[in-house]
Amino acid sequence: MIFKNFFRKNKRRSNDPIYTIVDIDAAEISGYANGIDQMQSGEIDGFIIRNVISKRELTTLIESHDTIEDDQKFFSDTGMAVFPPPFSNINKSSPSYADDLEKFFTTSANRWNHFPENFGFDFEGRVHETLRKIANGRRVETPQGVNNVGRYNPGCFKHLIPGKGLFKAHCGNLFHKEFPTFYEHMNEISIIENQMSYFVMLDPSQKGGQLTLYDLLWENVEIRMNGDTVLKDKSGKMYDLENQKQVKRQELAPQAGDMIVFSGGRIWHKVELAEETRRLTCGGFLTRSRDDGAVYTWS
Ligand SMILES: O=C(O)CCC(=O)C(=O)O
Ligand SMILES: [Fe+2]
Repeated sequence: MIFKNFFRKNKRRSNDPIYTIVDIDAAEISGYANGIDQMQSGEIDGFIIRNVISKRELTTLIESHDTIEDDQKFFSDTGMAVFPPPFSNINKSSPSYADDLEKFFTTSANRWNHFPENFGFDFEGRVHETLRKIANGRRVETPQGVNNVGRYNPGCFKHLIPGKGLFKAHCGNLFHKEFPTFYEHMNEISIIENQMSYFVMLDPSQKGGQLTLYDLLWENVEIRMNGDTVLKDKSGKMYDLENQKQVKRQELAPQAGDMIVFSGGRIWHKVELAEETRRLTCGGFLTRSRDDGAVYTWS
């Protein structure tokens, strides 16, 4: 009896995947019409949708991206250049806050309305078209900004600089406390708890840059300790993310043109150091509108 329980508890073998990630070609995705609902209920944890953007389209998009001047980008202290600069950059205590906010949303609307002609590829259109197939009849759109001014960026380019660039361990729900102003409005218009993440791999690093999903969920673990490599759960137990024996993990390595959609709100994850060549992605977050008639893309 004891043995039976022991084996049942340890049913998962050490090299079985931790999460259910559906790996499927873009042409087959319609078979998962309620994929977003399945992700929200925890039935599946994400998708890797292959060949969402063709090689030719990628070449055009990347060439356009590479003409963006550095002074248009935000540079993080983790070796990442972000375009357009994120909302969280706006200083709430500045006297021009209201104007800055309005400008952020009008600039963003303008940018994305003209993106297809300026970049030679309709990134937002392709992302929405793809997500619509797993949205169970919901609309997929980028929401209007605060006071219905302009709109959000549906996503942003994230360029990890080789030898320096990575994303520290995080999960989407963690940001709700770190950027309360940003999330106040998102929370009014949508359900931010267990928000989802999406991104399209444009240019993978030749070495490193994998997406690592840790076997740790926001339900149990909400605290990231100083140094960002140790997490603390609700009972006070510490998890050293660098200790592979202590914290199981699953790695995803999308190829150029593949799109990842996953439960980034609740699953702790990181992007490993881009070691040899740059890693370029474009993406953002997903939430369901308050009336549940739409899925929102934003960043
Ligand atoms: O690789 C990216 O662009 C983003 C990875 C990530 O942290 C996310 O999608 O939530
Ligand atoms: Fe993330």
